[in-house]
Amino acid sequence: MAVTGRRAAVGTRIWRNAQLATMSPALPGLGIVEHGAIAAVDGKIAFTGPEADLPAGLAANADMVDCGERWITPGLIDCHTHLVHAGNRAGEFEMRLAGATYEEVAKAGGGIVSSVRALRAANEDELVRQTLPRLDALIAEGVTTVEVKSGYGLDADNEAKSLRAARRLGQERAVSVRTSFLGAHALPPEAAGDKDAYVAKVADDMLPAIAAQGLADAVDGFCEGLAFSPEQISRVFDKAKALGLPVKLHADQLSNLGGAALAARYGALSADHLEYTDEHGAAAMAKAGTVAVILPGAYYFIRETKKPPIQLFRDAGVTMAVATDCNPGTSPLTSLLLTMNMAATLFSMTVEECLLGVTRNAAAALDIAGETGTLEAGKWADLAIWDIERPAELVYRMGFNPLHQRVWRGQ
Ligand code: DI6
Ligand code: FE
Repeated sequence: MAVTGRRAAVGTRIWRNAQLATMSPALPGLGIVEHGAIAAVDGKIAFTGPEADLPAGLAANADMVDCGERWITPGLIDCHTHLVHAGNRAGEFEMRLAGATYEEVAKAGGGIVSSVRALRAANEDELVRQTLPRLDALIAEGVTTVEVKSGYGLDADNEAKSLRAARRLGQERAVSVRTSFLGAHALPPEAAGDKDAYVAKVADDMLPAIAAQGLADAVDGFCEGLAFSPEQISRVFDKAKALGLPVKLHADQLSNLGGAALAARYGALSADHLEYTDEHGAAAMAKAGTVAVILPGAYYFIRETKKPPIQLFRDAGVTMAVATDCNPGTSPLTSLLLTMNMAATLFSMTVEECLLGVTRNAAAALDIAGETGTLEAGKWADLAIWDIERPAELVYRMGFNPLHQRVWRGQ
């Protein structure tokens, strides 16, 4: 359950005279309902469907909103971000423009570790202050739920500080926040290259403390040559499972270490990046119901050349989500709308796949499909109301925001 300090709306509100893209799995495609209406009671959807079918009892005493035939989608969900971080890495950006690869920058002591130094130097209030403008950019485009990872603290206190800052975002703004512990993101400077010793600290000290404080909704890891091996990730995931926490994984981003299949073996909520995933990994994900989270921002920004195997995922029946991966090193991206355009333009994902990827399928990647991600009765009234003539405009444009109004839990 997302932890937030804000309350849902009270009473009955009806949005009428609208075109609905419900994303309901009970309907084909985007689940479109023409001349539709949505009724919410105390912030939860009580009715979605043709306005003509609206129960009379709901309309009585309701606060009516005429949407002027605008389109309504579910509120958008950014299911993979490193939104809480300190400072920026524009200097490395210049290094890379001069020809250094992401891995060379990392080996030169730059990369994630430089963000670790910045995060450790910032207190919790400062982290929230630096993060809110990035969150506001997402909210301005209709995002109602955001996932936020730790991963720049890399010791018990700083990882907990990061996740407390993430939780506070849901107190400061009308938004739902899901958190993921990513202690297995990189090796901290003090580890002196001993990955096994650090992984043992992540699994045996940091993760139990984070879990005991209820700071994480899931546990994530970075399975990559420059990060952690499948065996080291398994050490962390075994502990997550023992603590009853679901897992997700940065997998097969720069090479094929079998990360997708590893994630599937643990019944992971999602495996993310996946540029180098093969048919074995795709089949394993489909069987396990692990969502593929596609992150075009990182692919674009580090000028990767290997595209994720979208057709393989389609053929295998893997559910696909799309997210910004907002982080200071490989994806300083705070536009989910632009992210959808990248997923379509760079990876040939369809409009339907992109829009489902930032709503219904993103909710599945966060294990909140019962709460939000579609316009269906029983879920939160998280809505985005758009000044568009057709849903494709949300994927087609680059750098334009047609949001008319955002509604979070009926507010
Ligand atoms: N893969 C990435 O692209 C980011 N983390 C990860 O596991 C990079 C994060 C950073 O460079 O700060
Ligand atoms: Fe990431």
